[in-house]
Formats: sequence, structure tokens, C-alpha cells
Amino acid sequence: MSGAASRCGFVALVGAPNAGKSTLLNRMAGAKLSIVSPKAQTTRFRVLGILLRGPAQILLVDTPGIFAPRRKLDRAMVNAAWTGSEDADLTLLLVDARTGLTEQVGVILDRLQNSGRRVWLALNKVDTLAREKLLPLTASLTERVAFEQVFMISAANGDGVADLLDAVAAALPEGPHLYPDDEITDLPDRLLAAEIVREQIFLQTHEEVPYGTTVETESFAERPDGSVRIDATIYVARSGQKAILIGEGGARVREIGAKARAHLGQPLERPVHLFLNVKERSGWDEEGARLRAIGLDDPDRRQP
Ligand SMILES: Nc1nc2c(ncn2[C@@H]2O[C@H](COP(=O)(O)OP(=O)(O)OP(=O)(O)O)[C@@H](O)[C@H]2O)c(=O)[nH]1
Ligand SMILES: [Mg+2]
Repeated sequence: MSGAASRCGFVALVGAPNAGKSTLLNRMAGAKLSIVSPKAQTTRFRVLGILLRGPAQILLVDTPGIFAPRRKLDRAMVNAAWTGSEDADLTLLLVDARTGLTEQVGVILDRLQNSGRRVWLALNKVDTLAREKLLPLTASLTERVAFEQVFMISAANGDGVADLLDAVAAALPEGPHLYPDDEITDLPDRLLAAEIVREQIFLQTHEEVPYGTTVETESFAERPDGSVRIDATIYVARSGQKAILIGEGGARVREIGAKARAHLGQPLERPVHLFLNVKERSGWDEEGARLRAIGLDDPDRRQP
């Protein structure tokens, strides 16, 4: 590494819900750190991915999608996204090329335009449409915000991602690495376990059920045989949602548990025993304690 200066910095991935931010984080990190689903508003808090590119340590921050929030949970999610951008050295705006410049994207552009921050644009999902459609879309976006750089990528198949990583690595400020080079995230295992369960809920249930649900790890116990026992509670906002989550004879929650357990073995690097308990707790999405349990700040309490 002679000659090349050490670099390090935070890069926030921001965008409307479903733009592909978490897919891109996982692709860039080469590991599944953040959950992904076809539904909007999957990510609820910031997830850090730590990666090395030559002499640069890139600290990638996946954020919740930015939308017009109503519930306290939603407001906390959107705050977390903007804070991620404000704290970053570089903001990478992801726009879904298929849906283009929607009203939601317009609101984000307005705020970025006045932010005075370094902003790059990545048009994502370019695998889904013809190249000639990308030019007018790019023009309509770049006329709203003075992006430093523009990329066309597919987070799903990796097209353009290596070039983007090289450009990011070269653009970060010079300085020492802030995290050990062998770490890939700061996500605690308990939170990872809850997220993998929530991912299955987003994949296996529909309409308001995934949005009415939160998951908390109650205990995470190493066993003498090298396995781990995880007990998690699924909170639902209404009794109807509880019935759907449990399913006939417990079939749905069993399937959620089975799939989540299968996905946890690899990241936790040991056999997992997973026990799920479904509880009704109306108003959990307005409760500061439930938000803090997943690492969100209460938007109604001023931060010191
Ligand atoms: N075809 C295609 N699909 C993609 C691409 N990137 C992401 N997706 C899909 O888009 C959907 C949303 O992806 P996510 O990564 O969860 O999107 P997100 O921006 O993190 O969404 P929120 O967390 O809800 O804000 C998933 O079904 C992904 O598989 C891409 O490059 N091409
Ligand atoms: Mg996401």
C-alpha cells in the first residue's frame, strides 16, 4: 500500500422506500447486513456496513426510505434517514429508474438541493429498462440538484457497482480508519436476529400486517453445545393481525420461525434454536420504548 493515503468516511444511502438501498448495501458489503423485501418501508433504522477498497475504509450507512410520515414510528424512521445523511461525508441518493421522478423523490430532491452537502446520484434497477429511457430521467434529476457524480447501477445484478465503489473510495477524506478492518457491521446479534424474523414477516404477510409488527429479541443465550437459543417477541398492533401472524394451528408463525432460523445460522456461525412469541400491544408504534428497542430516537423528545 505504499504511497496511497489512508482514507475513511461515511457514505449515506438515501432515497424513497423500495429504491434498493438495502440491496445495494448488501451487494457492496458482500454480506447480508440489512433486510430486503419487495414491500416499501422495510428498513426501520440505520445499518452500518464497513468495507475496504484499496487504502479506503468505506462506512456505508443504509437508511430507512424517506416518505411522508404519520405514525411516531414513521417519523422516527424518516428522522433516522436524514440524520444519516447529515452525519455523512457523502450522500448517495438512490432513485428507482423504473418509477423515476415521483412526488416522493421530488421532496427528497428539494431538501438535498438546499443542504449544501456533497450529493451523488445512483439510478438503480437499470436492469429493468432500456438505456435510452435513462437519459431523460437523468436530465430531469440533474436539473434539480447539482450532483457531483452520476452512476447507473443494478444493485440486484451488480452492474456498475464496482465503478461506484472505486469512485467512492477515491472521494473519501484522507484519514485513519475508524473501525477495525475485519469488522463488517456494528449491528448487534440480538438486533440482527429480530431483523431476520421481521424480514420473514415482510415476505410472508401482507397489507397492514407487516407495518403493524415489530420484533424484539428477549433473550440470546449461548448453550454448552455451541448453539444459541433465541427468544423473540413479535408485537402486533391489533388482534386480527395476531390471528394472521399465528395462522391456522400456528402454521404461519412456525413457517416464519423456520425460515428465519435457516437464515440466521450462517451470520451467527452456529446452530440456532429460535422461539417466537406473538403478543398484541396496541399503540406500540407510538411508544418511545419500542422505538428505542430497535435503536430509533423518539422524535417527540428533543435530543441533548
Ligand atoms: N430489478 C431490480 N430490483 C431491485 C434492484 N435493487 C433492488 N431491487 C428490488 O427492489 C426491492 C426493494 O429493495 P430494498 O433493498 O429492500 O429497497 P430499500 O430502498 O432498502 O427499501 P426500504 O428499506 O423500504 O426503504 C426488492 O424486491 C429488491 O429485490 C435492482 O437493481 N434491480
Ligand atoms: Mg431498506
